[in-house]
Amino acid sequence: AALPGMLFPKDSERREVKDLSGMWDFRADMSDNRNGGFENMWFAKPLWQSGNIIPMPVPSSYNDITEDRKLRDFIGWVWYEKDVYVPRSWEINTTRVVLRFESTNYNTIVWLNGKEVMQHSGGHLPFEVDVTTLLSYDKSNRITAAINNTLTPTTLPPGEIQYITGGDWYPPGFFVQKYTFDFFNYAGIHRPVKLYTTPAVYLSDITVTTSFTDSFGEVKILATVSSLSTIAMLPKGDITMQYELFDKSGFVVASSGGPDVFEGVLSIKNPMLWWPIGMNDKPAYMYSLKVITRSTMFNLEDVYYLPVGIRTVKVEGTSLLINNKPFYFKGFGKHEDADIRGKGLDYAIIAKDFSLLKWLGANSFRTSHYPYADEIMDMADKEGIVVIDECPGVGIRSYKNLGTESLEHHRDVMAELIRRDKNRPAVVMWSVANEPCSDKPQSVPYFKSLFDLTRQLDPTRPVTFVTMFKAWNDKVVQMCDVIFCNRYYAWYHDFGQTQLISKQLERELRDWFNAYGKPVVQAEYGADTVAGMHVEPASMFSEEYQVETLLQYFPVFDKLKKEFFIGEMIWNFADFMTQQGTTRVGGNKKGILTRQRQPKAAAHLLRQRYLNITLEQ
Ligand code: GCB
Repeated sequence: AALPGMLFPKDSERREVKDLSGMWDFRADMSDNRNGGFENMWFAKPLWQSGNIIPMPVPSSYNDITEDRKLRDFIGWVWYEKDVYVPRSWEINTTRVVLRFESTNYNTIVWLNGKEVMQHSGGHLPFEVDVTTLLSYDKSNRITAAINNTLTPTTLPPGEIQYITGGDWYPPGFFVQKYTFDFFNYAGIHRPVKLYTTPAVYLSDITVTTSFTDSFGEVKILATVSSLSTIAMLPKGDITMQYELFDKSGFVVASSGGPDVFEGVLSIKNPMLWWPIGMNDKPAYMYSLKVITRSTMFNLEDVYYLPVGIRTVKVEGTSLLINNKPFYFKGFGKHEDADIRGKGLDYAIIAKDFSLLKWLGANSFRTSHYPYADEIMDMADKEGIVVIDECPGVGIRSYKNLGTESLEHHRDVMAELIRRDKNRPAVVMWSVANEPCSDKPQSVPYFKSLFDLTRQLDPTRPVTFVTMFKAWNDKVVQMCDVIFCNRYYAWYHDFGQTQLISKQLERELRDWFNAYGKPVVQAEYGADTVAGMHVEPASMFSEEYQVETLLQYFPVFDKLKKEFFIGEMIWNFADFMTQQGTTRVGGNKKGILTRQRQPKAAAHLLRQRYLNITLEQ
């Protein structure tokens, strides 16, 4: 079912946002049973009174902030705390105040002034609660958050705590966190925490869909208005809606509205379309939609500004059409990952990554393997970078992860993702999972339920998942609108034999198309490469080997592009951290850039290629 709305907090003439980023007090619960914080009610008094605290930046993962191995590898509850004042001007009873966490990893409980106010399960997506009547307006407020990074068979992504016993070899109670996805399970408050206001009668959701004909663009709007529970039922006709669409120069190009008009239709003569970068001289054109709601009874007005890009997406035959023109992915698999801050939001990294995407001639990425920050998605919308929006369905490797509880949670997460990103022009497709056990019979009903839900919640976008199986043993690809496959020829098998790549690749891509007759994307391919390691003739892990690998893939891509092949998304944009193991030297090194975002030899090669592939204008 559709979830109640949750618009991204933004300033407007009727709204105010207070960003609580900065240093918070922090303490990991290192007690033996990992439960000391609850037993001693750390939420009931200032955190420093219960033991040693350290300063912890928000947003950031906590893992790489200190030199303490116990904290880097910690499993269990960590506690964050911040004291905040809110202005007296927020106290009036026609103002609603909301406390919002943009993302924490993984399970979270939040207290305000010692009282529990909300819980949320899952990283990478926002959650919020109305705190209007719980805030103190005349003294400081204590926000406490307990966050647990433990992954279980029913979390998304799943994992398992393994207790290891063995005579004298392990201490009693020894356990490790197992997970089968290939990135470090960073934890903490990864994105900003905010307090924000709305009027007591407020816009709680806006859904926009767009289309166009030869000379007219159409923006359809569905708005939801809600009110504080302390406010009486609003009589019919009390609410007046107003929709105004502004162009970039600030001129109103269309408007509509009226009493109880919650569905608006705006028609724009000769619209500027939202085009991906490289498909138009003025890519990524965005209008600004101003939505105003007025309650006559309470004499209240709310205003929200939503950027709107007019564009269409559809899969037709062997093409993905954006604005009726075939699109070809010159893209990347990425991660939210960087030195020191881990998965913490960082504006400098975001700007650098988009600068690099443009320098590399790329036009797209997949949010492998979880939803990225709103600030990243905003950039994609603004720069015309097309996004495959993936939910955290990664590491679903066992039938144990396909039970009813897992499915219910996965459905909730998909609904949260669609609610958050549904209005983004850059998002052209949903990905419900990466490399699940789609060869198992249990995966069929599980994924059918997810695909159905996704299409029901958003009938406007194609849906996919990314497979690691083959055309003859995958049971879920039949549900996809476009086929996304991952393969590492001459890397995970046939070590050193790059000369085999072209042949095996062409065979496999043709298999996919012949079996399903749908367009195919190479969603991942590549080779681990230690920057600065040079070996000629090429051998694994050298820069030469990565270059040689790419050179084997390209001719096949070019050949099949004329038939059914619609995109290449190399793994990975940059090196990234993983758990420790014998196949990873300080993380996954398949980046064509280092973790510090400097190019390896392959980056220059790929850049020449991407810059030379032109799309129909
Ligand atoms: C994959 C996974 C990705 C890994 C990659 C690798 O298929 O989807 O998360 O990082 O392979 O490098 O092994």
